[in-house]
Amino acid sequence: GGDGDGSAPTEGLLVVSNREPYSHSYDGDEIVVDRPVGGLTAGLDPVMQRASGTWIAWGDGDADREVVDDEDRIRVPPEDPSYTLKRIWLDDDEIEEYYYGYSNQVLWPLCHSDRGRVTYEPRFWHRYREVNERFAEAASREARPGSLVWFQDYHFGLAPKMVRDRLGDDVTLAHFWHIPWPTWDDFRVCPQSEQLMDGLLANDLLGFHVGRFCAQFLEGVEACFDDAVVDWDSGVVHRGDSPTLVKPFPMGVDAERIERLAGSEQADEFWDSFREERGIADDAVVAVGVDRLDYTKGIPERIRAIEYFLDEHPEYRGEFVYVQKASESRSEIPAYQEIQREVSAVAERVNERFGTDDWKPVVSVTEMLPAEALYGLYRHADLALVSSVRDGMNLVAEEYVAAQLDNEGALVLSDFAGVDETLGDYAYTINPYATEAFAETIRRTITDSATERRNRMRQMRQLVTAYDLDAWMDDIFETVAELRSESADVG
Ligand code: GDG
Repeated sequence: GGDGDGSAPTEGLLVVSNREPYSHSYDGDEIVVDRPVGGLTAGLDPVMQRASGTWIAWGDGDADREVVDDEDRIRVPPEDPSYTLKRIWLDDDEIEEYYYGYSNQVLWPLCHSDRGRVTYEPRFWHRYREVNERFAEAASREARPGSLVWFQDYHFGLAPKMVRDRLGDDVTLAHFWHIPWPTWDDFRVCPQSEQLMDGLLANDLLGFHVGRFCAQFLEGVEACFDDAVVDWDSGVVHRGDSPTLVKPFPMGVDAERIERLAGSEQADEFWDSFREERGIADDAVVAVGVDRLDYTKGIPERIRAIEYFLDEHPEYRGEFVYVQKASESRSEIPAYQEIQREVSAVAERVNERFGTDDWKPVVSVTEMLPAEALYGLYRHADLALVSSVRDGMNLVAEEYVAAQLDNEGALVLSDFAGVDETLGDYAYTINPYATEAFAETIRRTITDSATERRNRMRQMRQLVTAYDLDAWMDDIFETVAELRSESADVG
């Protein structure tokens, strides 16, 4: 992996994301700080510290307003203040219409090619534009000539254009879109498809996880804009003054940290007491699934495959346990309440059909686990089930692989997750809807030779440790640096 600062801008890095890296909340009368726990937020934090940059994000901690200065800024991390966190306040209407509305009931389902779950209201769109405007204004005020502004995700489809209109070519704009980009036939369902693509084309660099999403974006651009020219060899869109490079960057995880924590004493302790509490036998075959409870993750499909497996192979009754770590998410949205009910119902049905006094096939964990516990669960599970019906990448698949310290364990992986493009050659791949084949694949992970499983896992671990989170960031920053030197040559 990279060292994380190979090409990172040494100064003037600005990150714009919905989630903030540090939040403040009340613990009684006392104010406590919540820190970045993992993933991109944790990975970017050291980069920001070195770059002494500025991070612009929604301040949603209940004590966030108490600790900022007149300009809604605070220096972080608290023990060694080295960069600026600029907080944007969202009121209840903004949260409902921009966040739960346009972002999560229009863009999220559309980008996951799920038109049936789109709920569109004109007020959602107006608020999305307003909130993008507020973030863009803040970013423009914080930026300096030469700054790199790095936008994260689908909450900010319009902000790049708004910053460009204010600052022109004085700044470099990059964007990473963490969820899929659908075919044009799906995306044109969006009433504002054109405005959104126009907003994104203000970026110098637009990244998706995999080539397929880039191609689908470029096809949409060709279909939507008469004045756009796509250079398919390089992935560059020419339209108006400044070109946009559209490029895949399959996101990695902090493999070193995962390995360290998966091998920790706390990880083992968690696993031992968990197994005892939940009555999981020593020699049980344990499968694990870890998800936000989201309709894109294919959780009911997964449990139905387990049901079919236990139906077809009664010899595994009493032997096979599926641990489902699924935490509620976006519960204000009806489609999420529905998937929560569906998942509980199908899990209950399987437990009622097959469960006995001393064996429960589906064990549910709903609370968020500390990292050591989560990685302990990964490490001790014999297989992981990732069955997304659509997924930008799916970091759980990579984390599970990183935690297999002895190269044991098998990854069952959906063809429809972005991570299939990096791990698909060595994982046990499935179509989540193909219940019979999914069930047979579960069985194959158990009956295949240990050598076969280990060979597959070894290959995957190599991939996951080589292209880790730091390497991913290096890759993006290097690409930005190249773009900058090219445009300096031209100008
Ligand atoms: C979006 C895209 C893309 C889960 N439970 C616990 C916990 N987690 C952590 C996992 C993992 C993360 O949450 C989930 O990441 P995913 O990638 O699986 O999925 P999304 O949340 O949908 O993320 C996705 C990603 O963005 C990055 O671009 O891969 O496709 O949808 O890191 O470990 N962490 C802890 N306790 C838990 O109980 N500590």
